[in-house]
Amino acid sequence: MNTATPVTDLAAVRALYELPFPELLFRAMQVHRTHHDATAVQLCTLQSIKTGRCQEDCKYCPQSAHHPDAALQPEPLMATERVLEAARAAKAGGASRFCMGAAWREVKDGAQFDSVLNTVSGVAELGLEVCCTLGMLQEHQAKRLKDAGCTVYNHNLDTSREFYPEIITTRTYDDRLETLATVRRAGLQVCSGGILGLGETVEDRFKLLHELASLDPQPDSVPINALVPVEGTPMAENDPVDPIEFVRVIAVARILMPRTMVRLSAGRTAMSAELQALCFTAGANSIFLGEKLLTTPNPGRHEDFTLLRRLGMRPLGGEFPEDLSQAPAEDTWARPCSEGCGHDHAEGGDHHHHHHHHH
Ligand code: SAM
Ligand code: DTB
Ligand code: SF4
Repeated sequence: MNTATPVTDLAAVRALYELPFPELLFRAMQVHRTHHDATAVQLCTLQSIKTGRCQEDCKYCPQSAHHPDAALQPEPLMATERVLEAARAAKAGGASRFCMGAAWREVKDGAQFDSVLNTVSGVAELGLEVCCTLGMLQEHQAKRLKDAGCTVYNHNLDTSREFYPEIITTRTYDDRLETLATVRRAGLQVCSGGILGLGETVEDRFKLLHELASLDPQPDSVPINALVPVEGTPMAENDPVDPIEFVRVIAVARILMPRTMVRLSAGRTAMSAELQALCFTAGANSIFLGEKLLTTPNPGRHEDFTLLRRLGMRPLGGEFPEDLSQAPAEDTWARPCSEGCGHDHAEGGDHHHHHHHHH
């Protein structure tokens, strides 16, 4: 668990963010090495266990019932055995953490939650770290999750307190903070981060980073998502985040939260190998593995293991999985996509799941 690190003030966050890029990167790299193995990347697999029809109105999210034009197949809560199949596949594929997400506003006691608890126990028994993200929850529910074998709860602050009401109106920033405190009190680890590309200002980003770093204790992990613009949501046409600014956010998060796992989360299909390499260099040390996030595409595992190999990096707490354990021969290394999208594709790879942004 993280020990509390007093964070100075917003001006200090701004000063870090505005450092000359090489200086910022150097500072982040120093902090990273003090607390982590900078060659290891945690691999987490996401599974949406209940998809769509969410009552919340998050403007970025295809799962909100408020955006009926988003092409999405709603799915009721998955049966335990089906989730366990996915978890076994994730483990065989090289993931060490399994994160289950439900498009719920809040957890309600009853048969559905009992089923989730049963699923959590089963996933924990597979030897995977279990993370859940199920919306708001109460203390007795958090305790039951912990007792079932859940180790982490994800609940993002997403953006600054000031900008929040522009993005979500069906709950408040304080609701979010209250759930995070509840999660902590129950003895679960806290995973909380944000999204860039919502139309926020750089000030909003400083404020988000400041809020996250001021949590006491600091979050155990901080996912940094780049908006995946989904047709049918109000953010479908948002401009992509400036890649250099994205790396700056990662670097500042690393410096402010030295012991935290910083996860390079949604949005990687639109990022080049070089940009992802810069993010790892700046202190990101966790990614989602597998070709789907919750409902949107993610690079395939072959692509990611190839990237790790190219960078001389390795999975945290694990080996390269059996089917990818041979060092790739020269000619199977990833090469730039012939479509010129800037992504790498292992030769013969059929994992071309990219959202190409046309402007
Ligand atoms: N319903 C739960 C909640 O909101 O806490 C858990 C699932 S929700 C999908 C988890 C996070 O996914 C959000 O907080 C947001 O940061 C991220 N997310 C959702 N849609 C996204 C998108 N289109 N692009 C990038 N990140 C997204
Ligand atoms: C987080 O910050 N990112 C993950 C996880 N926590 C639950 C979710 C990303 C979702 C991206 C949009 C989708 O696939 O629906
Ligand atoms: Fe629901 Fe979570 Fe999507 Fe918001 S981000 S609409 S709470 S699933």
